[in-house]
Parts: sequence; structure tokens; C-alpha cells
Amino acid sequence: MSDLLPASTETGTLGVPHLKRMWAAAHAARSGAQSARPNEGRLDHQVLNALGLGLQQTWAYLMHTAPTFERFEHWIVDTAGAPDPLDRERLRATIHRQPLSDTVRARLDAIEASPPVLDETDLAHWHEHGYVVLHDAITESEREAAEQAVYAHVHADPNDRESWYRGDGRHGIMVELIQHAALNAARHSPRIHKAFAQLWDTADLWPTADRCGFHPPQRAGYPFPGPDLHWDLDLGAPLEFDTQGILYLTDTPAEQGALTVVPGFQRKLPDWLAALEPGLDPQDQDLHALGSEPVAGRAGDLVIWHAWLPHGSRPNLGERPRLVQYINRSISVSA
Ligand SMILES: O=C(O)CCC(=O)C(=O)O
Repeated sequence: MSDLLPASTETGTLGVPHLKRMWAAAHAARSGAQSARPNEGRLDHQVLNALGLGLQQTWAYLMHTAPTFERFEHWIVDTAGAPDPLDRERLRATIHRQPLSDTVRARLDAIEASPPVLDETDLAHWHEHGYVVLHDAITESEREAAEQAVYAHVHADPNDRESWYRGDGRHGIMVELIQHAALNAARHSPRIHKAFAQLWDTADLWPTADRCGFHPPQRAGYPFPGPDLHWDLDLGAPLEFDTQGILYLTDTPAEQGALTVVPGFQRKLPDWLAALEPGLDPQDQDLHALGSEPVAGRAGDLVIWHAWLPHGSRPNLGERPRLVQYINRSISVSA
């Protein structure tokens, strides 16, 4: 069926490649048709990241609304603004497998040439434990603006404890806040980009358009909703290097629902999977028994972890809500 879908190079009014193909695939999926698009997940994500749209957000819109392609393009602009011309050009060059324009190349080269933000100790920690903490990843005023944006989005007041539990606009600890000017500081920060570039060994990465998190202290009637330890990988497919990241917008001591990982497991995952009894679901095992540890941090700390680490949050047993912005970079891929 995949040959019935438009080619990734086909564009509409916005001039964004791959969008029509993604839209047509959603249409096909909605009407129950099989449309085999192996290995296009990263490409879908790249196009949506370039447009500042969430993957789940867009997929939910396409599946629930079944818009015409023209309507879909309108929704994109209404939701995330008009596509940035440079990002669109970069997408086109990448997808057509053509050289990047001088302007885009110069931007990436500037990041490659900039001084490292992770030092030798950070990199050694990354190789040993599979995660690293970048302190003061954004400025204090940028952090404060992002914190306020999350509070406003969930209609909560930092000084009104009852307001933390109203549950507006959340899925568990996740908050579907993606398009907000205050979140762009971290997405477009050269310092953060450099940290990821050091880990990926290339600056040719895309900032992800991710959501935020609001995780108040648990109490009677408000138990920890998860997520507990898991992977966001397809563990049945060949393992590929990937990163994930979380920016603490508030001080986050270990007991205050801190990110929890199994340090060093990036070095063990392939053997562990191979040794697992056939038929057992890796995600259903006692992953804490592998040696989970919380990663405490200060407001403004960005924790980047290797996607092969089992990871999750933990119950918030502290006094204050934990506020975060999820932030990552994905590697540039072609059609
Ligand atoms: O919010 C957290 O601490 C964990 C995040 C997580 O599990 C994820 O991003 O997949």
C-alpha cells in the first residue's frame, strides 16, 4: 500500500516535504487500510519538530478530525505558526538528499566550532552512567518564564496547595503544553544544542517540540500516576542510539519526584535482552531490581540520558510540585 501514498518530496501550499505523505498515511490508517511505512517514525518526528508540533498532538488531530490536506495545513499554522523558512529549506535539502544551504550549514558549523559545554568529567560520567547533567542550561529569567507558563497552563498557583490538584490540562504528570514562547529558549539554545552535539558527535540535529510536566506531591486520593521505569524504544527492533532529556524548572531533590534511571544500563541492554527468556516482555520485568537511582537537580539543570536506560519518574514525597520541560535533539534523517 505504501506506493499509493504521495512521495515525501510532494508538498502543498506550505512547501513542507513529507507532510502530505504523513497526512495520507493517517487517512489510510483511519479507514483501516494497511500502509506499510517502515522506519518513517524518525522522519515524521523530524518534520513535526521542524514545525514545532508534537507527534501525539498531530496524530491525535489527524485521527480524530480526518481533515482535508488543506485544512491540515491551516491547522498547522493556527497551532504552531507559519513554518520557519530556514527550517523548511533544511528539511527540503535533507529529504531530497541535497547539500544544505550556506546559511543552514553556517549555523551548524558555528555549533560544531563552539567550545564544548560538557567537559571531560561530564563525558566520562556519560560513558559510565549513561546520563549527564548540564547546570544552568538556560538563564534564570528564561527558566522562570517557563515555570510560569506551566503553572498558568494547569491553572495552578505556586502558593495555593489545593490548586495543584485540580488536574486541568494534564495526563498524569504530563502537561500537553508545547506551543508557548517561553519554551523556545531551551529549544533554540545554542548551549543546549552543543551539549547534545557532543553526545551525538554531530550538530546536525533537530530540537524536539516536546511537552512539559507538572508533578505535585502525592496525597490521599492523588497517588503517583507514573510513569514508572520503562523504555520509549521498540525493543523488538534493532537498537539505535538515542537521547532523551528533562529540564528541571524547579529545584528537584531526589524525593520530589525526580527522574529515575538505571545508571550504566546502556552498556548492558543488548546482553540483558538476549538473556531474557523468550516470550517475556522486557517492559514487564522488575526494572528497579536492576539498580534504579533518582537524579536530583537544581532549577535550570538539564538531565540528558541515553535512551537505553530504563527511566521514569517516582512518587513526589516532597513539599512542592516538580515542574519540567522535556527537551531533546533528534538526528537528521533523509526520506
Ligand atoms: O518525567 C520523568 O521524570 C520521566 C519522563 C519519562 O518517563 C519519559 O520522558 O519517558
